[in-house]
Amino acid sequence: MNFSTNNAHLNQWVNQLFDLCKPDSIHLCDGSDDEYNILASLLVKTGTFIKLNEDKRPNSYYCQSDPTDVARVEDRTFICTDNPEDAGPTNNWMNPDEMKTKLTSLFNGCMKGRTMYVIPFSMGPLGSKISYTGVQITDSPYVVCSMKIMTRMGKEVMKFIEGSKFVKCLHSVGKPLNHGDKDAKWSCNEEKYIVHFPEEKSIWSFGSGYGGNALLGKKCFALRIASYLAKKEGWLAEHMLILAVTNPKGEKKYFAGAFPSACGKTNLAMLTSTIPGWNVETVGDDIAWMKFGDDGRLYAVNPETGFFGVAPGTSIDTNPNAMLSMRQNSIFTNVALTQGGDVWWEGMTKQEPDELINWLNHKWMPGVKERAAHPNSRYTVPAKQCPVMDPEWENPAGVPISVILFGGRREKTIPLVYEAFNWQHGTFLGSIIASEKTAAADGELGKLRHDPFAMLPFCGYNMADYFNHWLSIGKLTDAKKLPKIFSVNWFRKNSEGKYLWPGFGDNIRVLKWIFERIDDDAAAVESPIGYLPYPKALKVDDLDISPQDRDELFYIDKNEWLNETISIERFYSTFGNKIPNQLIEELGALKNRLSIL
Ligand code: SAT
Ligand code: MN
Repeated sequence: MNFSTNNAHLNQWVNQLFDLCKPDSIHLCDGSDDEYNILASLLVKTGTFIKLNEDKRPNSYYCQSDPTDVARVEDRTFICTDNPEDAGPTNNWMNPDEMKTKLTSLFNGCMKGRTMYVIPFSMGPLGSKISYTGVQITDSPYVVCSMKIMTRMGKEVMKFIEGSKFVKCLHSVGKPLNHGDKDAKWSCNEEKYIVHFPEEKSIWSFGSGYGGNALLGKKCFALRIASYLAKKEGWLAEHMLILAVTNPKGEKKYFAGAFPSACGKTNLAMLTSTIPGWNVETVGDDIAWMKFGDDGRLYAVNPETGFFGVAPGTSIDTNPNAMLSMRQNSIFTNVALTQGGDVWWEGMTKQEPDELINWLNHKWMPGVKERAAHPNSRYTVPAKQCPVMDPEWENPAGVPISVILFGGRREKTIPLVYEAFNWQHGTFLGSIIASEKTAAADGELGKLRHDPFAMLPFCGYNMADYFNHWLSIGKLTDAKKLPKIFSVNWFRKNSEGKYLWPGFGDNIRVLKWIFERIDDDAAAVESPIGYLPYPKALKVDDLDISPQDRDELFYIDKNEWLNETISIERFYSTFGNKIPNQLIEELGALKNRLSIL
């Protein structure tokens, strides 16, 4: 094969993989709308896509994955570093040479009968100092279409791909087609490997076509590889939304927030305020890259250009801006198909449609046991279609961050909101995030697991070193210039199992208190865990919450918290003596403060 661009390093890499994967042909993606339309039509022809009703949802497609390929596969995800300690106890590790041998034999001939697509892409605005380029090779046209929505990709990016300074992303669904084979509606392989080689900035993904397993710019590059680069270079690559809050005086502050997958990041990022005069705009819903600006403040960009959001539960009531974003030019995967050629999922409308085709391609009617949409079904939409994108969302300089939120899905223990005493304590709060498991990854739902900084599945190196990195970031600038750190929990329940907090648009009440804390305009009381809102500073009296439930939202149960410290201690112990002393000190100080409660 003779793949040729003016980047010799790229040519050599592509040609070598062409020889290994043995596709029938090769296509260098230009990122044009024409190219997208041609690939989408091809996907319609092969049965992967169904075009939605043009009157209802123009230029949009419906897709069902293989029922075994519906989420990230964390137990098949590897960080391969020379030294196992560099991957750490929270990652799967294998020796890079051994892994390369295994992968080379899996990739050998894996693209037979298919086209190899080469996608030059940029995470972050083109030419920004914060951005980084990559090239993904894939045999899935579905992935090409998704990458077109989720990243800046194609011809324009080629100019920014210099020498060997790009992340090499190789992906295959792992289903070669022998002569005469008919392609499946969704091809994948039972054997899956999502493998990262941070030391050589490369990713090899085999066997899955879904989400973060296959759109390699997202979790694999923008989090796992980028977190490794960020540690080396003194910046932050985080699993965080970015939003702007504006007060009635027109003053604006930017917040970043880390929450585990499927804990409402997209809803929070697009929140419709229920307080007149207060307003939220969106910069990003999943990933934040943050670097220090010349003024010593942290500036964030959203490296993506689209949203890959969880569909179920999304409605005009819960997230009108997401619903408006997906009116056209969108891809829907594993939701249900209506008789009128549109999409539906649980929670989209109060009235369930009379008849649907569900995500498993079965006829579905209200009352049947099977779900209409898979709990991890997704919409893929261009961010620019969101009516509340912040005007600065593509600013190459990023937006200045005043606040960092840490949150999880917790039925008990964790109050609605509290503030860290300082950066070190805030780093401790990030490190102790735990959350009930959602459908975003394979595994048992609802089980509480530690998910520090919401990065457990996404940190490309030893998590204890990552904690150290966060502590050291706090020393790189004047403490006053650092964002203030807060913990939030929208999911606390009362003893009858009912959510204590309405969430969604009313979360602005919490954001308002936080905003005013930054300006020292809101009152707080010190507690053993951090600063809590002074009872009247966070307005809830006009909500349908009983005084008892209101108290429970902020109640610090000594026994629950002591149990929490035991669980933190156990979690920390998995890192042996690598856990930073400062965090051990914070844990000790918390225990002391609790003991006198
Ligand atoms: O990793 S995905 O992009 O598939 C979704 C998620 O877990 O947030
Ligand atoms: Mn995510």
